[in-house]
Amino acid sequence: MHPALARLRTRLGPAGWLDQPAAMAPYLEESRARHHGAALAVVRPADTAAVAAVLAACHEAGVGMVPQGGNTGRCAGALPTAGQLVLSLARLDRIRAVDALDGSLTAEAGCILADVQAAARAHGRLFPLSLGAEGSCTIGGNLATNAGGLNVLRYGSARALCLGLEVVLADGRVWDGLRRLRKDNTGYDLRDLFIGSEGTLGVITAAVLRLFPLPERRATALAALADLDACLALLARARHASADTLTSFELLPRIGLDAAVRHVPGCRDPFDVAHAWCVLLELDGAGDAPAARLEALLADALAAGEIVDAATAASEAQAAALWRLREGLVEAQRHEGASIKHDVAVPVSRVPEFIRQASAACTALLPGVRPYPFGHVGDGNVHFNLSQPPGMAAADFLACWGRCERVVHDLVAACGGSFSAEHGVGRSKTGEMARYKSPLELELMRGIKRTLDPRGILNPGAVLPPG
Ligand code: FAD
Ligand code: 2HG
Ligand code: ZN
Repeated sequence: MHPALARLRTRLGPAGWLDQPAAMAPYLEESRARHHGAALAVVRPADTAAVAAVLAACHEAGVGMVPQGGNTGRCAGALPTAGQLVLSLARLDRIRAVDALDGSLTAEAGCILADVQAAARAHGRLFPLSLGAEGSCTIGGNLATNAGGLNVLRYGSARALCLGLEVVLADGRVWDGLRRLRKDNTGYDLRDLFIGSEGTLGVITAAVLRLFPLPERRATALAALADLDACLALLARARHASADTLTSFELLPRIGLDAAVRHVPGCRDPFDVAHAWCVLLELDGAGDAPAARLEALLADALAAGEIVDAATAASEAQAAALWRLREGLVEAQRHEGASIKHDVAVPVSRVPEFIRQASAACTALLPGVRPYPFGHVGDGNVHFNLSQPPGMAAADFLACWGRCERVVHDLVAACGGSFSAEHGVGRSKTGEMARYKSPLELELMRGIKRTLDPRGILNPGAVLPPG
């Protein structure tokens, strides 16, 4: 072992340096168990100074290092290969400060997202980032992937919710950018460079997050669309009629509703008729406004023929049951055989056309394949998933991943879209970077990478394609 790493092992002690296979195992597998990694060791520093020591040692030894938060990412971005270190941020889990007047909360990178939400709530404030993995993903991982989720329509994705960062650089120096300012036009935006860089430019150790007034009320409904195209008119109506207090606009297809009801306890379709497409809408605000606005806009949408039915939640429990359907359809897809997943963005106005074209193209390629498109269509973000065709072996289906991806991503590109809306690039989409990013964009990105990570030790193999 390089002497710098041997010194690091001594400094971190047994709680901070794991190298036994059983202890390392949970850090070497992606949540969907689709990808497996290997590592020299997993290091678990307890504070920023110890993270700096890890990076200084890796820099000196020329050893690659892969940051890891909750390991819930979808693109194998936190998976190491043999000879590298996994840098787990899990022990950096303190909320350092909450300032209700400034509307800011300073959290260390390993804080679990749900704990950050709870800390804000305890001070009468909202931290609006919300996603299915919130019970296990971390703020550092959310910022490193610029996570989106369920409330982006109103509050933006992780980037929009961050005021400042503390980052350990490749050579172990610490950049203290923990500012609480809403405005700061002093040169290049270093904070925004690190956000979304998936651990390839620096390691986030803490962040100042933006808080919002805690909404007094929420109003939630599941609306059955007249047809897929009607989601556009409904979205425009809902945004306008809610004075832009629409927080969520999630598409749920029949196949997903059926799967959720079949496989996930507690999921129930509120309608007697099997509607082809539903939308889960939520508004927030004060007093009776959200409920009144929701009721009025649904009545108008019904009269206009955009929707054919609606189930409005009359209590928090009923709202939770509707959200359970939305979260349940993700979990349920695993029970429907193997899945091929695409996390794409297209201009909102092209969502229905894209779903139709991609479904037709994939069915032509793989007869019997079951398109499973759902998600944050209010942001133009479709999880265009596919489920295994009946009668086809899982391995044969998964062997078609590349061909399906090509068809889907080429359609996305033709719509002016993105092959990764919110999950990032990681290691599984670097080939797509090579195909869809322009040579100039790649050249600029590589230049930034070289400047911040001259020895190439920060999450090697993630984000940028080789070359
Ligand atoms: P990890 O998986 O540990 O890491 C992700 C990437 O960030 C890796 O490249 C890693 O190296 C890097 N990284 C982690 N921590 C740091 C750090 N401190 N500094 C620098 N780099 C770091 N995503 C959405 O955007 N929207 C959703 O709606 C959504 N829903 C999900 C639902 C489920 C059930 C699951 C399992 C995942 C979902 N995701 C969603 C994926 C999402 O990206 C992750 O859940 C989350 O943002 C990643 O956080 P993490 O702590 O698990 O990061
Ligand atoms: C969601 O929106 C997540 O639920 C996960 O981004 C999507 O697993 C998926 O396909
Ligand atoms: Zn999503």
